[in-house]
Amino acid sequence: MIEQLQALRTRALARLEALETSGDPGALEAWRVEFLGKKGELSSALRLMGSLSAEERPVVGQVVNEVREELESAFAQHKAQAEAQALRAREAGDAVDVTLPGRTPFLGAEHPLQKVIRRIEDIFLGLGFAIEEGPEVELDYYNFELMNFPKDHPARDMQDTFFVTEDLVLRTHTSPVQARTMEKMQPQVPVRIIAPGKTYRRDDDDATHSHAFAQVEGLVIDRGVRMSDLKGTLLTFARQLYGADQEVRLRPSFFPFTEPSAELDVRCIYCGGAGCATCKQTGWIEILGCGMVHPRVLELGGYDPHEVSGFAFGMGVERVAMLLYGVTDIRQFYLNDLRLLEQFSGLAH
Ligand code: 2NM
Repeated sequence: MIEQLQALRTRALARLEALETSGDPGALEAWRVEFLGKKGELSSALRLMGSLSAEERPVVGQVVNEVREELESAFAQHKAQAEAQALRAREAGDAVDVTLPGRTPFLGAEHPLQKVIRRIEDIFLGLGFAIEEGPEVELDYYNFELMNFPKDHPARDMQDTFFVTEDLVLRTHTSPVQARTMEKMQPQVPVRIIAPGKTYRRDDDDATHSHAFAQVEGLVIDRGVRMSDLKGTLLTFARQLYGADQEVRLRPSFFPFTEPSAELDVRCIYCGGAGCATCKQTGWIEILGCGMVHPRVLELGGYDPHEVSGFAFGMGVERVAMLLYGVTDIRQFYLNDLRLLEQFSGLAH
């Protein structure tokens, strides 16, 4: 009987070794059922114990247990090995080939208007200005009243302004942001802000006009601010935008909220001043309006015009972008035509 058990152990272990190269996961389980299962060979041997004498039984019993433990441990070991091998095989099958060339994802592009707004913002942030924002649906009070637009001013007319109610408008400029900033800050100085944002006017859309357009306005208030501060600030701005040798000039103009008022011209960036169609042979291109803040506007904003003074300016972002990028129709900015937008993606050929 003991010899039979030893033979069983040898046979079982030999079969197990043979399984290893077969690579069949079901074969291992079949082996377990054949040798260790309830109806397996070891159980059959155990059933024969009843026919043994009282002296033989414990001796044979011990051998049965030894063989069972040995086979169980060998089984567990092979099972673990088979699972590890299967995992390695799966990993090898799923492996990423890191030597394949990458696929270039489709990248969106910053819209040219947003690009220009960011450039303008970066220049003024560098000059110590803060960025302020405000509502696009605005009270007449901030849009016109505090900006010194008389009640009968033509810009208030139905022709120029989108009225929401009698005293609520779509802002016609970002000046109400300056008004709100003065209201919030007064009587503190210095005030040094720019107000970028969308504005609305009842214009008929054409190559150079849009009923919805973007503006950046600026406001500085402090003790002793002079026209030379205005000119120096705007010259620095123009040179950062167009190049270090950019020339500028101020030309007298009129706005209700500034006195004196001026337009800032830059030397024509196309012909350098020689005269071309873009500058209408003048050699100069108008880029923004500006002026010294009207004492009445300072007063309405809560500042004492005898104590402080200020300058302000305003520019149309589309116009700046058209000149910078050579876009000849303002409507190009609102069409979302990829043929335009892709030229600003940094990937265009
Ligand atoms: C412009 C031109 C000139 C302007 C004035 C003010 C304020 F708040 F000081 F009154 N904000 N913006 C201003 C001045 C705007 O746009 C062409």
